[in-house]
Amino acid sequence: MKRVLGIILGGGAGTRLYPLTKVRAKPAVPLAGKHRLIDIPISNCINSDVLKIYVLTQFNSASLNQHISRSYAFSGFQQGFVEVLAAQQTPENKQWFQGTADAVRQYLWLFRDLDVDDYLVLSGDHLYRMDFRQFVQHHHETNADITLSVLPIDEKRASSFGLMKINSQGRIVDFSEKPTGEALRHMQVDTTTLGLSPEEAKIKPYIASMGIYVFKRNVLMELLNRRPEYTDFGKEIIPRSAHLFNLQAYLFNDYWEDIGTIDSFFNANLALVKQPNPPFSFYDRDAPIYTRARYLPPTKQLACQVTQSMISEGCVLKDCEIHNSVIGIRTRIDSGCTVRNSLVMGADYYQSDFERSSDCDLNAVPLGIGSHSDIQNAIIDKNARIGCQVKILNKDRVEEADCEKQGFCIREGIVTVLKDATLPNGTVI
Ligand code: ADQ
Ligand code: ADP
Repeated sequence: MKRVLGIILGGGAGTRLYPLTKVRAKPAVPLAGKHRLIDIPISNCINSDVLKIYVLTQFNSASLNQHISRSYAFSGFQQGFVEVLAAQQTPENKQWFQGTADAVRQYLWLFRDLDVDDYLVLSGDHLYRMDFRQFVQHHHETNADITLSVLPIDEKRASSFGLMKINSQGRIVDFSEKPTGEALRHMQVDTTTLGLSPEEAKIKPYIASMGIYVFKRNVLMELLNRRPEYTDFGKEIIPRSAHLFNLQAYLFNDYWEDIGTIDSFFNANLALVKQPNPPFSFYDRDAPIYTRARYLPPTKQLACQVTQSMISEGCVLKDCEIHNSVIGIRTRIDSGCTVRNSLVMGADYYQSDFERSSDCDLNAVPLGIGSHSDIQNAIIDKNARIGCQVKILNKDRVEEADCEKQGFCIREGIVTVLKDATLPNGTVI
């Protein structure tokens, strides 16, 4: 694995995760209370002995650089690194990344200089745990030029993916990016050949690309250099390579979720608290998910009723109820609050008057959630200040709303309170 370079596609404009990407790059979006999205692919790389890692991002954000430089430092003996490469203007190139393949192309001059055999191209917005050693081994055993990690998928979700047909040797013979209508039906296959039972194959009659690739060094160089008009892996590079190169499918039949939209991101976070068997768990001694060690004190709970929830470190939770929720680092929740089915991201810093007795009569709303507030089905981004007796219930079931001036947005029915926003006492959403 020393001869594999990890390249993580950290995100384009980040519109689908907006407003979480309003003030930060997508890889820096907080996940599961104390992690960030980028911790997933980086941890998978480290646990698979891929220690040379670049993260390509359209926006250079202070929080991403800080997070990566403080979290991932290798010892001098390991020859490893994790570095962020942001789109930049150069005399030759005046534009931002035009797509996933273009992002890699713009830094090819850097990747070329590294003495590696294969490039492992990963996405920054997936939740999964994968041993890339097996993936790369499969790539070598089949003498593939490009190997795609794939999984069987149902009809409902199929048209959001790149779909393929494979022959009996696992070679990809046809690839279609996000087909619909007749083109979608054309991509239906018998997935029992992948080892699915006839019942499972009936439910999942498509083979989807996970957007995770291993490229042979020369093949990636050739494709990107000779075809400057190809700007995207899924739209151009992969479909047009199927007839020219040996493209192989590597079956990954485990939990994997694209969490690049507000709805999927929210549901994947809440799924972590499911009992008894959450679909994804951060508890795995052999393949931990790393993040920054922050040395926070344990959480204090005064008189709380908590069910099916994850509470991160450094919180102070008074006399409140928390159900089916993920509570992030340094969160402060005051007396009489209810938080249900929600993701509260926490705060980047403590306030000095942290453990005051009551804050309802203060002029400025403090960090955290003020007393007697009721929060349901919401995402509360970092450093939000929610006053007393605030109700976030979305009673009218509004699907989409842009109320950024008031400090929140509604996306796919989920209320998202913006980072650093203030909701005054008595606000009702
Ligand atoms: P999508 O996820 O829709 O489909 P895309 O939007 O190109 O593809 O994103 C792939 C990854 O690259 C994401 O992590 C994204 O954030 C990142 N990315 C996008 N534009 C970028 C840019 N300009 N610079 C840096 N990073 C960028 C892809 C494949 C499908 C496959 C699905 C699986 O194209 O074939 O089925 O992934 O989710
Ligand atoms: P995390 O613990 O989520 O990784 P950090 O502790 O790195 O977050 O802080 C995130 C950001 O918050 C940093 O840019 C940091 O400078 C900023 N920050 C820290 N303390 C304060 C403060 N008192 N006021 C405003 N921003 C702060």
